[in-house]
Amino acid sequence: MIKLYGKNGRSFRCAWMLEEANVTYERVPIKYGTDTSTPEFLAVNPNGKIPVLDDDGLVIFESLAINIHVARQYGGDLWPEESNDQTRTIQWMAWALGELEGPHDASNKSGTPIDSIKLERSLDALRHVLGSSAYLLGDRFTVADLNTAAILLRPSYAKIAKADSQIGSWFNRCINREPLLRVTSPIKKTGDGS
Ligand SMILES: N[C@@H](CCC(=O)N[C@@H](CS)C(=O)NCC(=O)O)C(=O)O
Repeated sequence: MIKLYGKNGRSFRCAWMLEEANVTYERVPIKYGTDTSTPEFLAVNPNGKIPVLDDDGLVIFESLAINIHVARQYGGDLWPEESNDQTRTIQWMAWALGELEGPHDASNKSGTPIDSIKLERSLDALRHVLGSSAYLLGDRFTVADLNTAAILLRPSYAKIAKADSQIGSWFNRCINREPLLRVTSPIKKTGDGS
């Protein structure tokens, strides 16, 4: 049985991925900020953070790695077949973490607003690709779209993404997917997407 450790925060994007792959999994209700520093949890992930995936003894942390694993093993078309497309998938997932989530985290920590010029520059990269294709890798939704849209669901970004004339329709298509609607998301309910 696959176990996903994490009740809140970034574990949401891995729950979305598992729902997309339609696999059976158990969600272990570890809450960051309280349960992540117990000896029991540190024995699972010495890094002391959620999400963590345990796939039949293969224990992985880092949401990007978890979602690549699930997409490759169980995700069918969510992980592209062609090698160059796989590389581009990893590119977009790394980009989303570095260029979108990075500034969000930095602003959260410092208590200062996100640098809107930098954010606009990042969004331009999305606008560029989505100007000529329905999804990041072409005409099909992949784990690259999932991870990027999951980060844009953060309260500081979601309004901007929904209303954007060039990325809005892609974003709305991603977040209205049925597997996402099945996920119990603290982000969707309380705006707690950190
Ligand atoms: N780069 C990691 C970041 C994981 C992370 O920062 N998780 C937070 C919750 S979203 C956490 O568990 N922090 C530990 C704590 O605050 O107790 C990933 O993407 O999985």
